[in-house]
Amino acid sequence: MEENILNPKEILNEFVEEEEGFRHLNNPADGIKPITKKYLGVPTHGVGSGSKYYFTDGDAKVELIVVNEEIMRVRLAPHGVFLEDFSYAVPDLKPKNIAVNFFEDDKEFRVSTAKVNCHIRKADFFISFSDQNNVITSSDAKAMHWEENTQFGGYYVFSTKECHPDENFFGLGDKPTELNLRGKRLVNWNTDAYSFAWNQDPLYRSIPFYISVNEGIAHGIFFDNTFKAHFDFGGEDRTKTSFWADGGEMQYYYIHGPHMMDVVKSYHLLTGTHPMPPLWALGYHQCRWSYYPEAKFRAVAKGFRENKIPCDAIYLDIDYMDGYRCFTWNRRYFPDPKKMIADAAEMGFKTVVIVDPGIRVDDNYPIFKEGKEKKYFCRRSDDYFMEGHVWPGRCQFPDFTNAEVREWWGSLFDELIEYGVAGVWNDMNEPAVFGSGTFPADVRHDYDGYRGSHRKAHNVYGMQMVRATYEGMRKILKNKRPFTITRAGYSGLQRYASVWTGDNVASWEHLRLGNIQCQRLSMSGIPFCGTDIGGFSGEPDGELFTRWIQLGSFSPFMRAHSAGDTKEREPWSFGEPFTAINRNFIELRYRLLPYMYSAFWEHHRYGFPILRPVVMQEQDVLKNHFRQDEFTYGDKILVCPVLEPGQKSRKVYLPKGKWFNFWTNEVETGGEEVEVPTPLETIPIFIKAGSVIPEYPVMQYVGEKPIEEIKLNVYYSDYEANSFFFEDHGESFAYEQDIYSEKKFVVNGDESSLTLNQSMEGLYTPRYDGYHFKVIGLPFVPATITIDGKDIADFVISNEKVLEFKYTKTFSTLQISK
Ligand code: MIG
Repeated sequence: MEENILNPKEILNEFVEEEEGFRHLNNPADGIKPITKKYLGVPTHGVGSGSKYYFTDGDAKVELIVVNEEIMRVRLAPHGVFLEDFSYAVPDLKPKNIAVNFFEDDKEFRVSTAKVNCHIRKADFFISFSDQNNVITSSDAKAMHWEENTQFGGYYVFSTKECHPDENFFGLGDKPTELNLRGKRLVNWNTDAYSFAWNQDPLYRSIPFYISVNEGIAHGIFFDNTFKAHFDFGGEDRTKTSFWADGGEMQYYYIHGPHMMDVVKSYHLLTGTHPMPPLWALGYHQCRWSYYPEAKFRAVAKGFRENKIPCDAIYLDIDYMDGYRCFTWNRRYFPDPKKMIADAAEMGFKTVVIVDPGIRVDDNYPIFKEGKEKKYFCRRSDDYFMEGHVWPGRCQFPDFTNAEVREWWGSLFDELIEYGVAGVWNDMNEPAVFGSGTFPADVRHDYDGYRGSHRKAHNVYGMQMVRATYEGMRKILKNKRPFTITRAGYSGLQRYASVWTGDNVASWEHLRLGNIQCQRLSMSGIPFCGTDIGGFSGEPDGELFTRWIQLGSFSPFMRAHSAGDTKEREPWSFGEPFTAINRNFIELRYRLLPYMYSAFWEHHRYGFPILRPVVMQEQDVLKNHFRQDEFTYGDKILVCPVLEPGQKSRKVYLPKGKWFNFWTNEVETGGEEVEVPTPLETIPIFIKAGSVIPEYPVMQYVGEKPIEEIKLNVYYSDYEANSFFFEDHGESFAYEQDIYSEKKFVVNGDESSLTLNQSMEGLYTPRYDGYHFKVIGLPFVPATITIDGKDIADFVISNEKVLEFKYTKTFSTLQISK
């Protein structure tokens, strides 16, 4: 019986044989096989030394570069010829000079550092990685493979790895779905996604970097390929994780953990970190499509000061321009922009303006004329200009992948900056084109001399636009920090800009989504991120808006924005009690600015993300792989937004250790969920025991008044805990010359005493003289305070069991005892 059943493969073989036997008269080519996926064969040779190794099956070649002890890069050349090594994400790949061991036996080739081994199996060219304890962390489930692309040339390139039962996945930028990507199949192709929905894919950014956590060990894969790319995390087949692209090279970095934090830091080592933003950029920003004419802009500015709601920036959306032509002004709406901006600056507001990549085809428009003369606009394969409709009408588009074009674009900001513009918002740079969505595939790009069609340049176009904006502004502003924001981007965009999550919706679902997206962006190498607070389209009610302000107060980038057809949307637009609560939270953000700024420094200098989901604190707890509401800002403040209307209380998971309820100073023990009341006035906020949280006085804007003293909120702990406090001028690049101050606080306590040590480094001296200490949670009644051997007699114990006193900022050891 059984022998009579042909399996499908045999049927296929019979069919193929027949096909091959058929000979067409005028096409006598013999032996050309149909295009199929090809897999690496058996590796016959392996050579290499230092940081570079090569393996071949006789035709295809695999390159392995040892970047450092934790990072190795794998590349595949299907017929032995690698593309020239160039990446917009990794500007400077410099392998570290370290000891690398190359080993061969009859089973495998092996390249090892002190932390990672890469195994190339001789039987089938499967590549796997293991750690120093020989635990396999990642292994091929199929040999790397490819399929020829006859239409465009090159190959579709594929990698398929094993996916384990409890393995979970994080990262990939702005995907609007659960934080944990297990079971999902996702695409990277920058897309203008107005009013996007839960699970819609792709959105605006392409970040081909993910983190896997399996049995408590994390590793990362950074698939540095700019073509349309796909990821499948056990979606199609529960036992396999795959990533593939429509062109370019199979080229990925294996990034060893073992902690997720190590992976993120190593990813930043490759792709860079965000420069220190100007301090004002951490304040509250107010945006709308659009504030015009000038009278409206002024009224909004006045509204903030009258309502005593802090705000640092007001945005001008596309209507400030003349017919949406970049670098022009609509003089009917804004007769004297320089004066308007100066007046706003006088009141403490920075003005941020939008630019779009579409340049109106108009010979009377100098920007178009110059771009045309100098051949700066993108062209189709047959040399026609790439033309498409966007806001200004018929447009052409600068090729931002050309260094000369970037230089030119950057220089165009001189007038805006002379007018006093402090920040530039880069929109529509997926690039978005009305009707067709984006450019056709045949558009050509310079790609910094490496050339490519839009298939290759699409995902980096927006990043190169904002790079041009950032670098140009940086030149014009000399030593002042530019502020830029972009919608589209690719890995590495964090070197040039902050991001917002695009055109979201005024709904509770989008509040939830925005919270996840910001955490995901943060762990995907994009620290300076935020959502349109309130939702771009649709109408939030007062409650939703307030809940969004509360979450937004803990988004690295805090901006309210709304579409043009919606009702007024300023923090006072909903009346009481909303206005007072919104004010309170925006004030809280301003009080926490020195803490938040310090978290940016930890990011910039050390590669830490700013927002950290709880899975990053306790990756070994499987349940945490599915938590996506609570996160920490830096590592001291845990926040859990309220994501449902009318919610009176909610569960919050606290990682192990002791936590202080920010509102009541009550102590909770972590490692489990606690139920926390959530009246409209508050959201759950907890401070880790042992933290020292520096605090500014409430200001209406950064720099409103000289800081006379810093409040130091010291939270008791019975174990040693470190905190960092970073300060500098807040607006120049002097920190690159070590003009900053980095303070380290060490807190330790027992049943009858608490000590606090301070150490300092750096060349910056802040202007204020003293600290106002607020010591919270002492388990004893304090009787003596000594600072550097001196007794402090002047202290008060307020009724919430908070001990308060003052001292100069230069202390080194403080002791409180009973
Ligand atoms: O086609 O400039 O996402 O924030 O207000 C819409 C107008 C263009 C899309 C941006 C949005 C902005 C709007 N822009």
